[in-house]
Amino acid sequence: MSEQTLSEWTPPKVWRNKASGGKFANINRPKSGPTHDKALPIGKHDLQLYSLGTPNGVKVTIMLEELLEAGVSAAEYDAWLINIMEGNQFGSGFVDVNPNSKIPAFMDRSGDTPVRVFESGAILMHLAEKFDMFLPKSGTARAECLSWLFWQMGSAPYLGGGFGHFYAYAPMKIEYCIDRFAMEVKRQLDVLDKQLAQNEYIAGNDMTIADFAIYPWYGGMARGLLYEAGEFLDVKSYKHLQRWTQQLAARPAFRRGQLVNRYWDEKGLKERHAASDFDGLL
Ligand SMILES: N[C@@H](CCC(=O)N[C@@H](CS)C(=O)NCC(=O)O)C(=O)O
Repeated sequence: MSEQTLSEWTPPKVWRNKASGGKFANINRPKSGPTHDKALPIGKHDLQLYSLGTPNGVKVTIMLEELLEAGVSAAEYDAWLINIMEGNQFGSGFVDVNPNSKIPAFMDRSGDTPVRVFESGAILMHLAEKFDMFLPKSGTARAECLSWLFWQMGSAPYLGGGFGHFYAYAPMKIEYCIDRFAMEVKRQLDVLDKQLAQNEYIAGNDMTIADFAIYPWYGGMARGLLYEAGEFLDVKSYKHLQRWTQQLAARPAFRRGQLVNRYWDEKGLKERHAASDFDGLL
């Protein structure tokens, strides 16, 4: 039974927009589409990323840095900053690339016709198929990798939009919401812990796009970097998740990828246009 007393609120017949408070209240709105005209910059590489150094953004930069680490020079990229707190995701050029107005958004300009890709999972798959790396071609291994990739897409909103929002960003601490989402996130951490007890990487013996997708959210949580909730969720108790997290955290490409578009950190990069941009940072 809840320890908290909440005053009752009866929803009106039809919902109306009003100030709700909370960290993202000033950028939230109930309509899609652009709020202003703004073309996106285009750099010198074929691959153009429009993003921010959040868990969803660094999935893509980790993968691009792993491709470069493996010697795939065609994976060179420009990463432009989209500051979502300033509403850059509602500029007309960005909305043309992602009608959903969320980072990361990506343009592949390597062919005759530029290809837009939005949703981090779709970007990871596009890169994996383009360079034939980090996604098994067929059979059980491919099914396993894609199952975990889509597990992440479906699960992380409970971690971020559910638990993180109510634990760290909502204007008041609501016991019911925090309990509900803490329960779900603990269950997810246990799912990963059990999978990683049997497998070196998320989808088996090889590192895949499932690792790139899952690490920024669940590795970040395991390291206690998200929402200052490490102790609250007792993340140290997930031993196999901890082992995998530390293994990936030590990889140079993971370290580089996590610095990209991290404009608020003096050790981060606002934008990334060349490998030399990391000089002196790691
Ligand atoms: N399912 C999307 C989620 C992307 C997402 O939620 N991006 C957030 C930042 S981490 C965003 O751009 N928020 C801006 C907004 O909601 O206006 C993906 O995986 O690409």
